[in-house]
Amino acid sequence: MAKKNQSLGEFIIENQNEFKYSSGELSRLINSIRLAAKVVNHEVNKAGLVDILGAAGDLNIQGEDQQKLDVYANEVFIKTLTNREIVCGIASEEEDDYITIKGRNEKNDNKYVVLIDPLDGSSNIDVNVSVGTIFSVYRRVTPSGTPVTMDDFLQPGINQVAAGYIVYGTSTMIVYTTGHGVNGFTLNPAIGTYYLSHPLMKFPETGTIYSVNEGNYIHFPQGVKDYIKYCQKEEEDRPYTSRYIGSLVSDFHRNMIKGGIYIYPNTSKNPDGKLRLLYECNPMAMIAEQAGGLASNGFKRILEIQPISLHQRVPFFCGSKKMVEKAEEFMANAK
Ligand code: AHM
Ligand code: MG
Repeated sequence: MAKKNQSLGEFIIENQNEFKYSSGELSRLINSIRLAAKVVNHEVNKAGLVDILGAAGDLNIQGEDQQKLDVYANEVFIKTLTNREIVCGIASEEEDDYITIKGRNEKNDNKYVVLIDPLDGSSNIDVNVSVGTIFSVYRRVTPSGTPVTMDDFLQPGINQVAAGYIVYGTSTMIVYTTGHGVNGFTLNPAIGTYYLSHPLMKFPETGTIYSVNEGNYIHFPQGVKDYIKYCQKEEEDRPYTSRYIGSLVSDFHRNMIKGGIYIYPNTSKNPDGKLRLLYECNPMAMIAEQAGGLASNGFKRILEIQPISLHQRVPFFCGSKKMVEKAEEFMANAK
């Protein structure tokens, strides 16, 4: 049972039996993420103070400028998970290829792979706007004792055994699920402990917030244009409020608490959308569904999409159930 004010450490131990393959391994994995998140949080918090800002000069595989803190966060999460020998493989939005981890005595016998976006929304750091980390955990599908292969990473989101995010906001929070609801823990920075502050989080069934980069309106598919016009119409509880931070974790987090929909559609510029199926959409989709919300590519459930490549992008419609259903209706009618 989730008890408010319980520390994350206590919560992990108390709830590890809920997990059907319980072996303590997943708990240790979540623990490692908790630890790495503290280290990254410390660095993100002093981003305005130290000379760590600015592009590192490298471009990541998507051809975008990589900020120094992206590189840092990527290293911290990979090192923490590697050194603790908990996972058999990691794929990161910041790495071109997946990383194989042989584990204890080079036996390749760890069960889980982690997919991670170490610092999402990092273009917001320079302007002191919240950023986040998104993670996703799967059981490997290839036999234990052999090195991981691409098949272990290219699993549909429905196979996720855990997913979560960290929001480095006005306070730092870890929100995660192992398939038994979504719980949110807030960091008390004075003592470095996360406490359960948001037990069993739920998306309101409907809401009045829509989050989309309307600057791209002209490039949106007709269904999204029609849905936006619907949101703006003076009728019933509309017009809705438009709120867009440009940091997926923060936009999602607000919408989960207040009720809303986040949309990053395909556009004429980005025909597959912008967000990555494996590092961003699948974990957020699992959390959304666990919290009673929905996640779709406009036509079908995100979690059922069979991935074909590590850095695959996908249109993303996510949030309160009724709002996502309504947006899907507009997409279907505009087809
Ligand atoms: P990133 O992984 O390069 O940080 O990009 C993902 C981010 C999301 O957090 C955010 O919702 C979106 O990109 C914003 O994109 P845009 O500036 O095109 O609206
Ligand atoms: Mg990202």
